[in-house]
Amino acid sequence: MTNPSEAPIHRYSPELAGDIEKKWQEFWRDNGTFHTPNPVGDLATDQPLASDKLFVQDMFPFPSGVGLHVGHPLGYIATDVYARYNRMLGKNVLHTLGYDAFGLPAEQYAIQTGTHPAVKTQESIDNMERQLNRLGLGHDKRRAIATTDVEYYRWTQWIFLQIFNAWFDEEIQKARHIDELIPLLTSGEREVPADLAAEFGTADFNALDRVQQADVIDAYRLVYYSDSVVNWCPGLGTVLANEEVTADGKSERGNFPVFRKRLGQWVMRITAYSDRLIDDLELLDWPEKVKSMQRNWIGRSTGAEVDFDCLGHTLRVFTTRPDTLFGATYMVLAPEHELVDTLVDAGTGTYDGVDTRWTYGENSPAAAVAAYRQAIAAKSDLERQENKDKTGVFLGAYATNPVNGAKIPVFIADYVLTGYGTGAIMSVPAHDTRDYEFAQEFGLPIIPVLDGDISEEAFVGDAPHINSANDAGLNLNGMGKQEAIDAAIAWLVDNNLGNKKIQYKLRDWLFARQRYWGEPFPVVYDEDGIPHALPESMLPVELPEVPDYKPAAFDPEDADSEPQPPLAKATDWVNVELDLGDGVKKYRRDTNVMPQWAGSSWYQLRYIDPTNTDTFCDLDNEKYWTGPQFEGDCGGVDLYVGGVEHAVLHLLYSRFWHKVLFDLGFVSSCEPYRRLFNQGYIQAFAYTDARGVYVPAAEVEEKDGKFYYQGEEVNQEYGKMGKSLKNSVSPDEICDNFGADTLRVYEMAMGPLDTSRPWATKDVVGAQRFLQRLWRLVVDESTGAVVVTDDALDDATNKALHRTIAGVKDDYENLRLNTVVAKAIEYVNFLTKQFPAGAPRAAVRPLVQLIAPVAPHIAEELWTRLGGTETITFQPFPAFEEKWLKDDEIELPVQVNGKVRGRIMVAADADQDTIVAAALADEGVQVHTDGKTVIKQIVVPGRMVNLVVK
Ligand code: ANZ
Repeated sequence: MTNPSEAPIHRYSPELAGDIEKKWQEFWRDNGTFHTPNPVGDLATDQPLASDKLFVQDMFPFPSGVGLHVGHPLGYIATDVYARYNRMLGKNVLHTLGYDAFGLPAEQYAIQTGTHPAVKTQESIDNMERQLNRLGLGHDKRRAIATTDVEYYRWTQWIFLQIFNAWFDEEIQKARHIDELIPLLTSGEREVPADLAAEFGTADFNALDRVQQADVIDAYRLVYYSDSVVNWCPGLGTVLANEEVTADGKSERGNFPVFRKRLGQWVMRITAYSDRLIDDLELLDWPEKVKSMQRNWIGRSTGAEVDFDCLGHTLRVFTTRPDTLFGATYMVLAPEHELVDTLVDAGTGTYDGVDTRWTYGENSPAAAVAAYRQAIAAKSDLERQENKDKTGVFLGAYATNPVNGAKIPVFIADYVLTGYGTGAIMSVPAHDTRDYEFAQEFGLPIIPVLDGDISEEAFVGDAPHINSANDAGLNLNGMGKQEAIDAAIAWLVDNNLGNKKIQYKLRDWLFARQRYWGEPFPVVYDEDGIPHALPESMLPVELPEVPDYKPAAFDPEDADSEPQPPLAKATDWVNVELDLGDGVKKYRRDTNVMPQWAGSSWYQLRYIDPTNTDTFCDLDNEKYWTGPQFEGDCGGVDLYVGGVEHAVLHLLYSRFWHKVLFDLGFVSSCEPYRRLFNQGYIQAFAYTDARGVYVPAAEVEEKDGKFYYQGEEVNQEYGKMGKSLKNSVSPDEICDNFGADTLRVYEMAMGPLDTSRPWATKDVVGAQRFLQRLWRLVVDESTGAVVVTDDALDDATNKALHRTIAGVKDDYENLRLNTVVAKAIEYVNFLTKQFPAGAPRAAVRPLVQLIAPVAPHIAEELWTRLGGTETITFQPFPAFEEKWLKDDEIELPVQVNGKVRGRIMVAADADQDTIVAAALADEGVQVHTDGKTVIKQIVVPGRMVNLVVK
């Protein structure tokens, strides 16, 4: 190693890289280089807009207090590279980055440290901004909103109001304004919901009083207030969405117990969109994996509901296999099913003469049911479904199988869930695995109705039906699955015993949290407790200051505690007098806040029009940036990059909101994100001590293949970079020691963008050396002089150059950023070797251009030194000439009847006919073919030609 003091002063050292980076970041900032014009509004300019545009977006970061590690910017660098490349193609590119700044973590962190969440949030944002600014990301800062900005969340509240004032018209599968519902209710074209009709004693909307009519309208809204069973987490003091509860019934955040509790809550009717959310996946350029996760989450199953009679009561089941009805040998209800107690009362009341396996150790069905319910109370749905050991209790009652009149026993068992289908099933042990296990355990009959082997396990495949005919006109024997399902449903419908039914796993979206750090609801309650949406003129509803914003948390085990949102403490804010159109009255504000998902469900639209004070996003701007591009296109952001962990919730919620806005005519695109790309993770070694506790990876030393922390030997592991594994590397450190361009090159070169890759700080030097070689192609390290020559390019250099351009271009288009770097390295090495005394300018200038998206600072600097007078940002991407891409000629041996008779030279990519013609024209070959007929020509590409003659 050379002594640093002796290093040439114009070497591309970390210090020099740092100076160059600072200089160009200031240049970009001062010149508004990345300010992207809009068609209309504040951000419009007099310049004509490029006809082609690109909207690239990163998933919203949460401003965390601990700052970034080198894993976070992987996606941000990739989108920046892609955006910069597209600017060089002449596109108008929108790229910015905001902050998803509301939410539990900020609030909890603030509570622990004693500062207001807003203060802490701003500090975290500032720190992340500082870190990100060093990376040279080409963001339009004017568009960088935070969800906590009042001017942002006023529009989040506004969107809430639009959804509140909308209903879903099932007939046209579309949301409509609530005003359009009233005439349809009055005319009877839309019905009063059955439960309300029963409550009011009439299904005639016109016969209802005003309050009742309001109830009917509320029941149609896309946001509704529901007294429902929710996940109450006393330890966090808040209600959680199903998605925020782990499989073993704990809160995802904090790992506190979660209890089921009845509570009045705002709920969004996302289920109305189930079909469209599934069907429109076809329109999206998304990873297949993410699409299938969404499909599974929505969980559409097609089947039938079938009614079984049990002692005069109707037991309705949902089944995907109504064709197997003849094999239903018992029934199972969820232990929570509302008819359980009734059936126990109506049944035998005793277990005399019953198989003792059916009794759960108790001598009466009522006692057995009570004991069983107690035993399973603490189990989560997942545990209940996955448990192989089947348990259950006989109710002492028998139902009638509607297809053959068989008396079949009715059980409760925990493998039947209360929240799905009707909470009751017909059990077909021969063809359903769980039913098979249960029937084995309880000694119940197993009757095959499909012609398959059931000696070891249930037969779940497709086979002709057997044992499936009755005297009442139903005969499925011999039919395959779908034919039999259709025939069974037709018969059930004819006999008034059932219906076709489509069932979804998706549930409506619980949309309220008992927290402080979120968007307040634009809703007030009158003195009767009836909710009223505020008019748009009263927005924004700003978060009030509270004396103490801590939530009232409770003993984590206290299931009977009641949520007490922190906003309830702002009594002056809560109690208001307002005129909502019928005179000044007293109201109480809603003290819940929206969930964190709210702000991230529409931010792409605000990026488009961040400063608009008249509307959330002007339709003309939306059309330009995300409108459909061709017939049948759904529109949306052109490229959205982020982690696969957002495959379901965030992406489902934003699709739902976007579709509502689309239906109501506020946007022209029917999907928010046309193309999605999931980047991999950066992983790193982590180290645990003898107790299994992680120790700071940065302080571990290696000696002879072993690892030591503070003298103690530690164990090496490997995992996702982050706080918990104590293996974070900060981008600041890499910028200081190498420069941002080196960091960018290294991260892009590590591997394909969609795969996870191991971080190794010691390998970063490889990226640095590449940039140093690139530097030396332009700059003399000792004198600082520009070293390129004005020589013309020889063929070899032309070939290398044009191939590099063509390859790199294709790689950029397809986000293969690692091979972009690989090809650039290869070309730099070629030039370095070929031209030790200085490479031609015409070979170097395009190189600087094509690497500019990845290493923009050094590229700007070299571009200037090569005589460029304007930023390289908008320089056209170099073009390649097709003729240099052709491979050389190759030599092929030509055999005649198995013997080599000549050799021909052909272009490497020559087609079959050309090769054969060349072979036949060869003099040596002609000696052996003259006067004969060629009966067969065999060309083995790249290897040889064989002619068979007679
Ligand atoms: C009879 C049958 C026969 C079934 C057969 C399957 C195979 P998916 O696809 O998930 O919708 N089921 C219905 N409701 C249930 C509940 N609340 N808890 C547990 N299981 C329930 O599954 C639908 C199938 O799961 C239904 O079809 C029912 O079992 C069961 F050869 O009915 B099947």
